[in-house]
Order: sequence, then structure tokens, then C-alpha cells
Amino acid sequence: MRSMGEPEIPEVDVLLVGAGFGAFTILNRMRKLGLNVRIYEKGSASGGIWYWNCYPGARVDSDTPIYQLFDKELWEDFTFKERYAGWPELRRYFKHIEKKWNVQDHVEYHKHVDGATFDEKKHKWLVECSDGSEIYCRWFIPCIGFASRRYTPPVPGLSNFTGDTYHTAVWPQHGVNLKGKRIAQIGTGASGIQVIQEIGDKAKSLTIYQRTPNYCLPMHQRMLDPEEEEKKKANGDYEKAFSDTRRTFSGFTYDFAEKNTFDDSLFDQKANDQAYNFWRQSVLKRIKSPEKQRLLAPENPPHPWGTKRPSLEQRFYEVVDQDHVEIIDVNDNPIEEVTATGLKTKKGLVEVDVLILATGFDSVTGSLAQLNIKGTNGGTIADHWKNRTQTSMGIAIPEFPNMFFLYGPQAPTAFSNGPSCTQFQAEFVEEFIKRAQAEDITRIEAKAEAEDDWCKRMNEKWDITLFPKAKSWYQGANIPGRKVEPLNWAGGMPEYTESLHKSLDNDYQGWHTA
Ligand code: N01
Repeated sequence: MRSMGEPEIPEVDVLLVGAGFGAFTILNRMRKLGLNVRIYEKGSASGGIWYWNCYPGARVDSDTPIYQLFDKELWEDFTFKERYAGWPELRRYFKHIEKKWNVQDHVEYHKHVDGATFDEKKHKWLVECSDGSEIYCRWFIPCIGFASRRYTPPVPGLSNFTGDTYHTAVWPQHGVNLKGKRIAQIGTGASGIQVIQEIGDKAKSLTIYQRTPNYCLPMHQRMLDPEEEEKKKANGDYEKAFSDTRRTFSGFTYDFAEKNTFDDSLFDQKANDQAYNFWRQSVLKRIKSPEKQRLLAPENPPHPWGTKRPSLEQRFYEVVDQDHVEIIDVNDNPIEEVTATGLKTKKGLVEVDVLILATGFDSVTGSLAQLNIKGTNGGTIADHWKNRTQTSMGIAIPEFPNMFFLYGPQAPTAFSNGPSCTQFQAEFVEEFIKRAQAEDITRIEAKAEAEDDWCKRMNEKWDITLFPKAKSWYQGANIPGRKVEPLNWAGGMPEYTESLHKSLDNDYQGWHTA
């Protein structure tokens, strides 16, 4: 009971968490349904992943035009400068969305959602923020993606280091001057490769602590000609590209090449070996140091080609091949200790000024599981996933009514172009809420059997691929002690979106409605 004089708890129809691609994809749809929508963002600006991960060289590896919202009113007067946009340009794009859609009344910054409980009488969520504020919403939609909980490995002595330590996922917003510095970096995933190729030339020395080589592919970056882009827009090429994403496996404009050894390389080890060897030969030509050749493109691949995400690189191999860049394989030379001045392995102590942790995320499930969102049985999402990760179609969870999440576990997430995935999920959520409005439905909940069915299908799709052979974050294998299980839908985008819409068209199959 609230006592007299206490302010009323505000209410909105829809609360979106995180001001990135997911939230903006859904925002206007909800506004057009006449709903009162709010976005709560923990940071001080929008951009989502591009707000937090503003490390040197951070850039997307989906190309223009498909890495943006598919709305014509946004793309008709915004043109990206590069084929693969970097974080400053993506931030500029988010500013464009804010201005164009006049969103200032809808987004609140420095609002860190801590937890939520479902009010069974009202059929509404009561959401709490770390500043003590509360808000009720009918529809609660976390749009926090798969990478909002960073991971730092338990390297002994990490806190003893007296130089500067930076994690790529929370890079200082004001930037860091790395010129002429002695730098150590742990991690060679997508973030790590981008940092290395950006700072390698500037650093006095760069020592890379690598556990697994990244099978990088050339990015083929180029500046876009604004006139050419305008012509493409006028010709309908952008619309065609967005529409093509609906038909492809990963929501890109292209699909697997329909030629043996390419389209079966993720399913057949022999075909995969051929793909790996082809890749290896082309990379070896770019590296002079035999030691670096061995470490970056080993004769015996540690995992099948493509079962960990291959980065798109620009000059990575040339940058790493320089004498002031050293690679230490932590499998042979584990980091024994971080001291006040550097990193110690059996090869000795490497003294550095800066330590960069490009060590990734508690990926896919960590984003939602870190929140204290309590379901109708009193348990949190982390409790619900204690024995296995389970969702209904990668968008909802039984016992968490009126809650949808975008770009999270058991959706095409890691295997897709992000804006395509959020677009198709947002279309489904829009359709569901539209029907709910029309039919006076105030409570929607995924059925437990729908969740079981989806988990079964998740495993069937996963088990026929070579993905289980890699210790990847795709299956949670990057976090010591975590259950290794498929976290991303490997059945392709068309089958995914069809499953979502079928459930509505088949009289809410798999859903309780009230
Ligand atoms: O994280 P990661 P990320 N000792 O988990 C290593 C998206 N993204 O931030 O491979 C030593 O891939 C770990 O080694 P290993 C994209 O989807 C996109 O780079 O587990 N090393 C690995 O090398 C991407 O895939 C873009 O053996 C340790 C690294 O740290 C995802 O985010 C850009 C270690 C972590 O790599 C995650 O990328 C950036 C230890 N104890 C991110 N623990 C673009 O669009 C971990 N590592 C371009």
C-alpha cells in the first residue's frame, strides 16, 4: 500500500529496455498502435552495443544497406559513408533516428533497470530501476541483445596491475590515447582483431595473448559514393535488399553458395577441411614470420572452419606480422600472474603500460539472466535456466507473461544480421499486441509445452551441424563451468519467422491468452 502523499507509480503501455537497434525497431510500431511507449537506457546516449563498445576500430561486419532499420522514412535521407560502418558513424545514425522520429519524450537515459515483478491483478509488470524509481507497463520488452554482460576471465593478479586496464565492452566514452604505449591484449575474437589492426601501428609494442586463432576473412571495406547510393535508393535497390533478407538463412542479402564444399562446409567435416585449407593458404601468403604463420593459421585447425565467428579484417595479418608485435599462445604459455607492471608467463615478464581485455561476454543468456526479473512463480530468469536454457521460439518464457525479448537466446541472433533479426521479431510482437488490443487480451504467456518443443527443435538443428565441435560462445563454452548447449537457432531465418507467425495464425498455438 502506498501511503498518502507518496507519488503514484507512473504507467506506460510498453517499456523497452536498452536504446539500441531492438528498441528503435519496435518503438515506432508501438507508437503507431496508439500505445504509450518508453525506452529506459542505462547509458547516456543511444546506440546500444555501439554505445558501450566504442573501442578503437569497432565496426560492424554487416554491410550497407542492411545494417540499419528497414524503415524508408529513416533510410531515404541518411546515407552511410562506408560499406561497413564504424561506431562513430553508427552513433550518428542513432542521432538521425532520434531526430527524425522525435523520440526525446520516449527515451530516458541513466535508467538502469534492475528487476521486475508481474502484478497478477493488473496484468502488468512493475519494473524497478537502480535509482529507486518504479514504473508499471503492460508489455515489458527487454531489447538488450546478446552481449550486454561482459566477461573477464579469472586471470591471477589482474587487480595488481598498476597501469591502465580496459575491457573492450566498456571502453571509456572519452577515448584512450594508446600512441607509443606498451600494450598487452588478451583475446582475439571479433573485438580483439579490430583493436589489434587499429592500434598495432601506433603502439610502441603490442603483445597479444591468444588462446584460439581467429580465421579472419578480408572485409573489402570501401567508401560509398553518395550519388551512387542515392541512385540505388531511387532504383529500389535498398527495398530489394531489405526484402531479400527475409529469404536467406542469416537475414543477409546472400545465402550459402549452392556448390559443394561451400554450402555443406558447416555440416560435413571433409568439406570443412577443404574450406579451412583454402583459407589457410591464402592467409599464409600474407605472413612472413614462420612462428606467426604457425600461430595464426596452424596446420591442424583447432576447430572446424566457421564454427567460431570469422572476423572480417582490414590489414590484420600485415599489422601483426611487424616486429614490435608479439603473439603468445596461452595454451603453451598460460598467464601465470599479472603483476604491478605486466604479465608473467614461463617466457618471462612482459612489462606494459596498458592491458586490454578483449575477452568477450557472458554471451546470449547473460544479458537477461543478470536482471532480477521475477516470474509468476517467484523465480528469476536465471532460476528458470538453471538446468538448461529454455525459451519459446527465442522470444518469450513461460511464467514471464507479457514479456518479449529481442535478439536473445534461442533465436537466430548470433547467426544473423542483427537488424534483420530484430525487424522480424518486432513485426511478430507488433502483430501479437495488435491482436491483443483488438481482442481485449491483457495477458499473454508462452506455454511450457511450446518451450519444450522449441528446445527439442533447437537441438535437432544444432546436432546436424559442426558447431558443437568448437568451444565457442555460440554454445556458452567460453565461460568456465557453464553448461555447453546450443544458444542460437541454427535452423535459419525463414523457418524461424514462419514458426513465430504460425503460432498466431493457428489460434495462438503455444500461448495462453487471457
Ligand atoms: O568476444 P569473443 P568478442 N585466456 O568471445 C579470449 C560481436 N561483435 O567481444 O576463442 C585467454 O568472441 C577468447 O579465446 P577463445 C560478434 O558477434 C561483433 O570479440 O575462447 N583468452 C577470444 O579470443 C562477436 O563474435 C563485432 O579461445 C581468453 C576472446 O577472448 C561477439 O560480439 C565486433 C580467455 C573473446 O572473444 C563477441 O566478440 C565486436 C582466457 N582466459 C563484437 N577468455 C562486429 O560486428 C577468453 N579469451 C565486427
